[in-house]
Amino acid sequence: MAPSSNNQEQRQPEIGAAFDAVVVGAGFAGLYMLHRLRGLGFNARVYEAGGGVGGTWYWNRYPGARCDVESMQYSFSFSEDLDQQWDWSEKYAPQPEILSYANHVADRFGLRPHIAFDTRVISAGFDEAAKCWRIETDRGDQVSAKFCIMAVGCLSAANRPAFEGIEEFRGPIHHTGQWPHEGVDFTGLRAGVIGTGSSAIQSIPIIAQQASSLTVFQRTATYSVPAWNQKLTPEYRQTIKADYPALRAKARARPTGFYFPFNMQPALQATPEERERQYEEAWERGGLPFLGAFGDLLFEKAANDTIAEFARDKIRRLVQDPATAELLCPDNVFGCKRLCVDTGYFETYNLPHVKLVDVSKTPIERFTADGIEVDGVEYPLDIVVCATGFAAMTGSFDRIRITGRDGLTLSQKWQAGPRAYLGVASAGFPNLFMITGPGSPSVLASMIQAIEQHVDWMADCMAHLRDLGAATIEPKPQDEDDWVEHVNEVSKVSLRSTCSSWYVGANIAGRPRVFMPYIGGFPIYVQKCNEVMSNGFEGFAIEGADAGNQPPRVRLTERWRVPLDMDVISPAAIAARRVPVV
Ligand code: N01
Repeated sequence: MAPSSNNQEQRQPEIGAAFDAVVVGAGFAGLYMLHRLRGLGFNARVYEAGGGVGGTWYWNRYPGARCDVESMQYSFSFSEDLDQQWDWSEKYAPQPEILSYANHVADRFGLRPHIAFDTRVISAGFDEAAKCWRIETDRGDQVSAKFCIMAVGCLSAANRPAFEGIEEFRGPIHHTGQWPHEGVDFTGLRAGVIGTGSSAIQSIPIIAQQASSLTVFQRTATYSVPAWNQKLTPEYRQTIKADYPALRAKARARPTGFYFPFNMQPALQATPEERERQYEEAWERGGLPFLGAFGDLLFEKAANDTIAEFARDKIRRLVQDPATAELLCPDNVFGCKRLCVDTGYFETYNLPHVKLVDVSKTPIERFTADGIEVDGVEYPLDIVVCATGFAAMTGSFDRIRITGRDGLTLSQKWQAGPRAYLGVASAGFPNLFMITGPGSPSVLASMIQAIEQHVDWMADCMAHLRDLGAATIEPKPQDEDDWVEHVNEVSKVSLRSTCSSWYVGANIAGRPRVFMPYIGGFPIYVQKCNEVMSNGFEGFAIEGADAGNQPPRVRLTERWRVPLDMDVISPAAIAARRVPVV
């Protein structure tokens, strides 16, 4: 279905409008939040900086962009009709198809009229006297809302390193996360790509097909597993659709929020031959589930060494030039940084016009008018792609001046790292919710499931407050501190906390080094959220109602009663269980 026109060029600023809720962002999180708010009869407005819905999938239009969770699971699960009626064409859907899906959802559920596009929220301040949020946009809107919901995305604030001389470069420079809508034709051009994370790994093979030469500037070598992407047959789709709810339920019960077969046996208990066989089979299945080959891979360095060596061996076989192959072999913990999933990435370096430049020891010195200089050598370029990632988890909050009680801004409060109770709200910022905020599974779970769980919890919470006649809800500082401490403690049981990844903010110099997502696994987190709700929003202060922290009259959104066979939420229990989070 073609999206209805947004047709908002002539929109006049809204001055003085009062909403029950303002949602910032119209990606998957903002869309579903709006749908729930409207279903509950709340008067809601969404502001979206982009010219359309889709968030990540609106902005990241670089060649090769596609999801790395299988499409049949990388989609909303709240509507059985939607599940049945939408057909994904490939195992991993390409960006245009995911964007079409987001547009379909916006139209199907009548969301578009409630979204103001091309409008960036620049500030949100809590008015303590009126107990509401006052929100301003770059289009001159000045509105108020009882609830302000940040649906701003975990990987949305592009990291554009301030390379010396960058303004002297004569050609275009594109960031993968802010890709031109009209596309970029690399035909006949000498292209440079900075970075070798997921965005680079997806785009490099395609850019190489067009460009006359391609130079890749690599700071850290990256592990990548083949996607083995393929067209989905009608028969396959039908098999899934025949019992879609069962698949969704199985997915929700998994630490990652998506379903794939994994092996709980420790790698260190297998013989070298068994390990090799298991890795080979997992490699042949491909994708993120490769990390589920054994149960201890993210917990025991010695176990991790075995999968890391297997992956390095693959690189050495795939890349013909031994020196290039060695440069492409990562020496860090396998899966410590987000694992990449590729189609022909390593093989691309066998092409005669593709060159790899190591910038790990001698960083990019400067841009010149005609290229990039490293270690005194100038690499001539016509066009540069910055696949340099994002100020993850907190960067999208930093772009908005968010002011809570006593004039404290969220950026000030989070100077030494984000602090949020359950990753949904932060003390001192009443009635402000954060969908997939730091301290929740978010990027360590299938994002759309993580979004749905948060949105449902928040919607149930707002309905409860309305029932109570309560004015505000916000975390109690002690409960928030305990949760932040717990998130930290749990992260230490995983090898994931040991490397310089964007999970810990280490991809950008000067950011605090804190493990930001919750690594304890999706079901255990969901159970904690359920308990907090059943206990009358335990850990939150509710003001303006006599009822206080009473069990809610609203019923918890039923599908989040996730079966769980672990009832102790502690780092030790999580370590013992070896939750395989990919
Ligand atoms: O960003 P990244 P991304 N000089 O941060 C390098 C999701 N995603 O956009 O590793 C030179 O991973 C940086 O080097 P280093 C997914 O969760 C999913 O690729 O910091 N290099 C790194 O190589 C993913 O993890 C998909 O040393 C510099 C690269 O730039 C996340 O988004 C697709 C540099 C950045 O890699 C982010 O991925 C795409 C500098 N000054 C993204 N600064 C799917 O498949 C940075 N780098 C669904």
